[in-house]
Amino acid sequence: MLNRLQATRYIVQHVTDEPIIASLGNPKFDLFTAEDRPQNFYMWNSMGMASSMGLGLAMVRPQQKVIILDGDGALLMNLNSLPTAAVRAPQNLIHIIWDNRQFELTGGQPTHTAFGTDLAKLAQGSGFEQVSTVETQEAFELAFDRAMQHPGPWIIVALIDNERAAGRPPKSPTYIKHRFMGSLGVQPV
Ligand SMILES: Cc1ncc(C[n+]2csc(CCOP(=O)(O)OP(=O)(O)O)c2C)c(N)n1
Repeated sequence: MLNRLQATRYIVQHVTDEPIIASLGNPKFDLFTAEDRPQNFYMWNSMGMASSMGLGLAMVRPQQKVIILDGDGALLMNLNSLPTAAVRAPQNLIHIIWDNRQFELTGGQPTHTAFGTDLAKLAQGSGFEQVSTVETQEAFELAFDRAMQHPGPWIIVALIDNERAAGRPPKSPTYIKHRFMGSLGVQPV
């Protein structure tokens, strides 16, 4: 089965200055562990908000790919972001959902996907045309490369194992926000 840290390492090795918005908990721990970079936005505590933040960013910066690293539990908590993104349909959006079928960070409680909810089908039903489900590193790399090279929006549902990374990004949201905005050439307010 696919490993989130290994897949995240592939992502950071194949971007230049594209912003990456990582959902709270494990997606951001793995991103920080793979490579800390100013273009990484580490979401602290705001469960489900990575998808909405990434959509907004993709809409205002159409010249550059914007990558969202989400969790199944987090996306399920802000499910309206799927149809909203599908209707807005920014071609530069790449939304990756790490589906481990549980709220791993808070003790492994099962999410809806453990009982059959299919996030790829939800994305298709929302209006996304380019949706793939991957469960190997090779399939993930192919899907990610295609998403980076061609217009989207793209949804990649990655079925992953439950390994956790040890790295922890800085805890100051202000620091993260200012560094991130600086990397985009925007003056922090
Ligand atoms: C509104 C809200 N409810 C609950 C939490 C506690 N919480 C933090 S991470 C997490 C689990 C996230 O699950 P998922 O996105 O699937 O990622 P995983 O931990 O499985 O990698 C929960 C429930 C929170 N931060 N905010």
